[in-house]
Formats: sequence, C-alpha cells, structure tokens
Amino acid sequence: MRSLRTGLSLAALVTGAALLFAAPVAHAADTPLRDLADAQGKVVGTAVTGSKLTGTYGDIAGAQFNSLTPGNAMKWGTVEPAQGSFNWSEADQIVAFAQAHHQQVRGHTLVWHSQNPSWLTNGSWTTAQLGSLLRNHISTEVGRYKGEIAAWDVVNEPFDEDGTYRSTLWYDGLGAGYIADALTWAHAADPDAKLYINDYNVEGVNAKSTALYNLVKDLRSRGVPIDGVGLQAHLILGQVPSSLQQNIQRFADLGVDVAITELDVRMALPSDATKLAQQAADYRSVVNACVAVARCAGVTVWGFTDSDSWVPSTFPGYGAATPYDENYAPKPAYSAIAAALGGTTTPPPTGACTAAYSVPSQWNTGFTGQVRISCSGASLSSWKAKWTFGAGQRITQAWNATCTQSGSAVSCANASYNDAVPDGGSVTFGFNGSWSGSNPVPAVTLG
Ligand code: 9MR
Repeated sequence: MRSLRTGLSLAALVTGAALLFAAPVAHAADTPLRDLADAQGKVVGTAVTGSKLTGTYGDIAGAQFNSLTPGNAMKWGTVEPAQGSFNWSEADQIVAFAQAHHQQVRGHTLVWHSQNPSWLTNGSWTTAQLGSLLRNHISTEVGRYKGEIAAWDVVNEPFDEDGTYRSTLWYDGLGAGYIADALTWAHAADPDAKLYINDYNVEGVNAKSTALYNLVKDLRSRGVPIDGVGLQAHLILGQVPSSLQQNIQRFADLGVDVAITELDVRMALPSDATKLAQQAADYRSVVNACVAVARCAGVTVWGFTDSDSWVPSTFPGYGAATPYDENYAPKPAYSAIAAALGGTTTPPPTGACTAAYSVPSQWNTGFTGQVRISCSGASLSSWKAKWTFGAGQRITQAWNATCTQSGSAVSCANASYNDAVPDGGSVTFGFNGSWSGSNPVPAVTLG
C-alpha cells in the first residue's frame, strides 16, 4: 500500500552540485501501527471523515489504526440538523467501516458548546426544557450505538483556561450539574461504554488540568460514572508540556483512564527537514508518555493526513500537523509513533542523490549546459532541478526535461520517460542558453 519513496527535503550546495539527502521514511514492510499498539494493549486511532473512507485514505485508515473517531459525524449539529429530524448516515458509515476493519469507535461528542444545530442554539428554553433536550439527545445517540462504541467523549471542553467553567448553553442554562447528569444519562443508555470528559490545553499540569482533575475526583467520590479523561493534545511544534506524563499519571491515580484523543503538532509552513524532525520528536514524546502509564488507553491523531486536518483553515500559515503528508506519504512523525509503540522502521537510507551542473561548450553569446542527476544509496521516482542564474543567462531550448525560466529562476522537471533515477543510476538533461559578460555555474537543488 505504501511505496518506497525518497524524501526530498534537504539540499546542500557543493560547488555547483546539489546534494539531496534522503529523509527517514516508512516502508511497506514495516509493521502497521495498529499491530504495534495491539501488542502494547493500546489504542492508536485517527479522526476520520466518512466521505473520504475509500481509496488510499480508506486503505491507510483501515490498515494502520485500531480505533476511529468521527471528526464531525456524531456531533449534534450533524445528527439532528432540524429538531426531530435525524441524519445518521456518516456516523453509521464510519461505524460500519470500523466494524469491517475490526476497529474500535470513539464516540465524539455528546455535550459541547460548538457545532450544535441552530434550532437548539437559537431556541429559548426553560431550564427543564433544556435538561430534557440534553437527556433525549444523549439517550437517543448513545442508545442508537449501544454496544458499538468503546468510549464516548461525553462532555467536551467544559473549562476555560483559568480553570473556571466555560460559559456555555449548558453551564449557563443548567449549572455545573449538567456534567454529572450527562455522564449518568450516557451510562444508562450504554453501561458498557467508557465515559470521558475531553478538553484541550489540559496536557500538562496547569490551572485548567487541575480544575479537570478536581472535577473528576469529585465525580468519582460521588459515584458519578466517569471512566476517563481525554487530553486532546492539539500541540505546537516543540511545545510538548514537560509535565505530560506526570499529568497522565495523576489522573490515572484517581482510578480513571486517560486517552490522548486529538493529537496533532502544527508548525509554521512551509515544513522542512528540521521541523519535521522536531515534529517526530514531539509525537514520540507524547506516545512515550502514554506507553509509560498503564492506564493511558492510547493515542488518537486528529486526522492522519495533512490533507484532512483542521489546522490550516483555523491557523492560517500553520499546518503539516499530522503523521502523513497530503499525498499520503508517511512523515518522520509516523516512524516516531511506530518507534514509541515498540516498532522498528527501516533505517533511513544513508545515500543521496546529487545534481551536477556543467557547461560542455560555450561560444560568443551562447552555451550548452548539462545537469546530471545521480543517485547512490537512494533513488528518485520523479525529479525537479532548480537554480538561479547569477549573470543574466537565459535558457533558449532544453532536451530530456521541461524547463521554465522566470526572471533568473529556472525549474526543470523530468520528461515522462526519464522520471526514475534508480539507486546507482543517473539521468542527464541538457539545454542551450545565452550569456554575456560571464557565465558562472549556478547551484542546483533537487526537489
Ligand atoms: O476536526 C473538526 C473540524 O472539522 C471542525 O471544523 C471543527 C469545528 O470546531 O471541529 C474540529 O474538531 C474539534 C473537535 O471536535 C474538538 N476539539 C477541537 C477540534 C478542532 O477544532
């Protein structure tokens, strides 16, 4: 399903030639994440979009993960767009897919301040009406999927950053008791589902996570059915809280499970090899922290591919937050998750592909240039060679490549017949150009 690829990321100039190092990538022979997680007794999950569960997206979702979370399909606004009129199609589809692939489903989410239907948020309700609307919603949805959902994010994002309760439809209308009520109603509808409270910015020990801790402690002392805490973990590159494992442990010590429910690590775009390596380290520390605590149930990523991530639209200029790129190539973060789950990935190739620029002939106003791309210990399935002319040279005609020039910037892409550069092989293309004054050799990068 996954093919051998060479990461194109880091180019270094060596006197007119570009060195291209291969980035660590996963290979088809590597053990799927779900098998590694199963061996650890952990969940490795992903949020999914139902309509995308075909083709490569479906293949990866089914092969690599042992748990699915509907990204939006089970939210109130999706399932009951008009009062009393239900749309379960995407939720049903995801549950069916999960069952066909022997995966758990994490239900997400029953009580939230966001993505509610407008009939609900625009209505004016008495306290009693609001309470019964919530009760009916929970009973209906949890009841519909009784026995099919391993864990529910019953209450989502109940706290503000300072640890006080967030002002929401539910808190404002029903008081803090809505949390215990929601858990109780969910338990009545499916006694076997694990019931969670889920929030963000509660990964480390801080005011918000301490408020959550105190709530869970209180709920447990009162016998309210609370089984776990979800730490969403929408993280920023290089900012995994150092107290993550300690925080997971303190919840575990209360007698509840902990799940990392929405992991992603966003970075300022564009990504590069350094950022991707940092991201891999971040993913690894999160998964390590979960593996280190027995009551940590597992880790779910909030979308497994950069083509299906909420980040770019919410944080303009940021993205590349998931373990697979937009073309479904596993990133270093993928290998890091595998390693943290006890797997080994094929070591990164130590070889490189290089591009060497030369000028075989030159006359009064013209010259013939040549670029040879050679690979050793690495390979390319397609290539693009780029450089900037330093003295006003212009390409007039090219062969064995398609070259475009804009100002001084040149970009030459492979022809259909010479796209592959095998390990130990090379490809050469050439061009005629014009020059005057001088004709210095430019630095070529591959990408
Ligand atoms: O991934 C979800 C995205 O498609 C929605 O547009 C967004 C709307 O808020 O919600 C996203 O998922 C959220 C999740 O349900 C709760 N935690 C934060 C997630 C990212 O916003």
